[in-house]
Amino acid sequence: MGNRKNYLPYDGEVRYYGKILTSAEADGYLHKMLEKIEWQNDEAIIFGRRIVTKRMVAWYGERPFSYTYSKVTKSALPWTQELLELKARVEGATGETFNSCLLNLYHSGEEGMAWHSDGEADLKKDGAIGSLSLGAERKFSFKHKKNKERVDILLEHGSLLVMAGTTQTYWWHRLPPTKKVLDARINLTFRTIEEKIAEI
Ligand code: MD6
Ligand code: FE
Repeated sequence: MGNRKNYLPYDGEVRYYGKILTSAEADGYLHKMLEKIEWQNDEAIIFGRRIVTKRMVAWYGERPFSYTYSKVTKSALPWTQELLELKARVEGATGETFNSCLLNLYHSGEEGMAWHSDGEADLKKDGAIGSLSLGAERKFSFKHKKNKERVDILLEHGSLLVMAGTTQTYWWHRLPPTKKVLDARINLTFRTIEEKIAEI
């Protein structure tokens, strides 16, 4: 992974692998995921208010990990056949391993995801996150937390992006909404959750 171009100028690593699935494979997985994933509307607590997003989410993993983001805790569902196949493809391309996956479904360009970084307590510190995109092509943006420098990448159907190193410490990322995109997009972020066992 280290020999691919780093899209960030400093303070992190973002490698874009382009399309790792054929367009027929990507079409097939998009349709299976739309049907078979247990999609739920996302909830978050923002400035003390509970909001429900149009964007849908799902959380899968090798154990029923609980995962907290935006102050809401969820429990992972067991891997499906398709998720195991895609996990193997992402692991093969990157040489990394993952034990869980957070999925997002954007019904059209009107849905996006606001600026955030993925630094939750149970996420492996500075561990790689493998992000597979299916469906509509969307712009993805990074912004440096201190100097506000911006970097944009276009995420294609069947493509893989990897974030690693100190990216989550120094950069925010978002999926900006756009009126130009009418079709759905699914994003799968493969992650490593570390369950911290209390010392006795
Ligand atoms: C998305 N992705 O692509 C949202 N986070 O729809 C993310 O927020 C993301 O792509 C961490 C690592 C990779 C990602
Ligand atoms: Fe993220």
